[in-house]
Amino acid sequence: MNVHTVSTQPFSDQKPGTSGLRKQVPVFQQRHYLENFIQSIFNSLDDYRGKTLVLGGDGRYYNRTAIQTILKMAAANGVGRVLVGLGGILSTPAASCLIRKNQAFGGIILSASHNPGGPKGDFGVKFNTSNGGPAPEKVTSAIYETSKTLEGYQIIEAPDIDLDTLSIVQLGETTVEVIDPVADYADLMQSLFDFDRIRDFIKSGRFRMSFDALHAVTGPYAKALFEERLGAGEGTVQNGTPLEDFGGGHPDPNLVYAHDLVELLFGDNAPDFGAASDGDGDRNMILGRNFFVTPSDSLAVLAANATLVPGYQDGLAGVARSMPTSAAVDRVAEKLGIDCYETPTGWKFFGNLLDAGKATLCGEESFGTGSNHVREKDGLWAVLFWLNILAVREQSVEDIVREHWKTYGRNYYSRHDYEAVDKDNATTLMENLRSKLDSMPGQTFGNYQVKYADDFSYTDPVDGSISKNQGVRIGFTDGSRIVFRLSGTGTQGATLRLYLESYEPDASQHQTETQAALADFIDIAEEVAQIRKYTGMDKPTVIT
Ligand code: VG1
Ligand code: CO
Repeated sequence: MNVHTVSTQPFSDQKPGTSGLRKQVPVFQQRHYLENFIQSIFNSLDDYRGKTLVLGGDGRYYNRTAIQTILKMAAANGVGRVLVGLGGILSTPAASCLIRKNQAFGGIILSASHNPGGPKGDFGVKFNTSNGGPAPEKVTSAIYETSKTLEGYQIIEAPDIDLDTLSIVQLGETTVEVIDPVADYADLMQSLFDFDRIRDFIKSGRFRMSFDALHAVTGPYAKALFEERLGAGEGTVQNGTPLEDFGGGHPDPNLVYAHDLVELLFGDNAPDFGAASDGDGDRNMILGRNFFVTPSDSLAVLAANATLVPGYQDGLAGVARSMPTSAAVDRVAEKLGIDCYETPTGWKFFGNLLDAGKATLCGEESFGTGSNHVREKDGLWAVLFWLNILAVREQSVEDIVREHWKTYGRNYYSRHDYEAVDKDNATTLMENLRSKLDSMPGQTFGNYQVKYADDFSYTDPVDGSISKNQGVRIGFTDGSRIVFRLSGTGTQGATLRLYLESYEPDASQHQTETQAALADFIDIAEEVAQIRKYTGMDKPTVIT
């Protein structure tokens, strides 16, 4: 085998963020940039030689190039077997499923998720560990430390592998299997949900649905599941072919970027149900006819209805949500008598809870929901969960959510994003806020009194690890909250996220438009943080 050791200079900026290393494509195209990061992954692991690695990505620009490089580096570094998705495609949840099913030591997923793609867009590399989940902080820190002093990487000289034919080939001493990216994942879905019942419901003529894959990775998965296995018919999946630049769009399933689907669901003759996924297939947006389900409410509704679904019919061990996610699911947990965990933003924090059997369902306000079936959030899983509930209850999405509010009260919720803000200004805004925290409790703003103000810190209940500075929270005595944090996935300047939540138990007050219901808190946020001044913006870039 022709192994080369290539000498290299370390890069100083290979610190993984909320979800892997994300940079603009030209950064990854720098000589040795990708190779250095991949070698840093191998160097920071022990005990992977001779074992299996799962490899694939969301199909964005640079995916194929990166896969060929990683295959040759895997061979040079002594990986036993690599399972790579046909065409280089693997959704994030499908990769998680494959890691677990094949007892792989880990997976490398090439994606910048919801960030735009193309030669001037973003690219990303995530490393998942043997439980199928995103590497926890101790692993990503080790990778980063390694990258800072790396002097060389190993690669073999070999022709490129044909990624477009299902095959098993040798690359040096490493076996490379080009596998069907969909089959195992679709089988797992079929084992959790009542496909017969959903199929009957879809075929009954009483229900119409539309799914928008936004030209990202879920197209082939959604076609196999909805159109083929569930009989929803051709055309149910829109924009179902993964494109390197996502057709110029932003593969982020929210009211702004999934506008075609939103128009359809809010237009004349709208279908009963609409859903969309992001670049790498781990996010979901759920719409009913003329109705948007916030991700926080979606998590709460899934938890409250879990026993209607075969895979969860025995109930839930517990639930978990990221700190900025609304407390809607907390109320369900309370009623069910199960634990509810509050973690920092990022799926990696759910891994220990899922592995330890403390939580069954998890969710984030950023359109991410999942369960212990894999160790990633899972967009199509959430859509199937909703379909199963709808098929059993035979009510509209809106009726189900309104009934939920009636039972549990409504958590009005919104996130305001200020994108591409000057980094120093964003840091100053956060520092100013932090400096005010100690004096805030007891202070009043209009009708609201501050109950607590802190910078969220999390102690993992399983391994005791501590994660500090996870977001500034200001909580009021009536249960409402304002949260500020800076994004860890953006690639241009800084993104400020402002999360707003207020709780309304009275069902007669559940008809208010969300931004109007939160208006007082939007004003308080401006008063305490001077957002306009520091961002130079009059209004958020994106409101979800
Ligand atoms: C965002 C979301 C977070 C999510 C992360 C990765 O992170 O807020 O909830 O886990 O993206 O999602 P941040 O640091 O930008 O707020 V994905 O679909 O990009 O893997
Ligand atoms: Co994603």
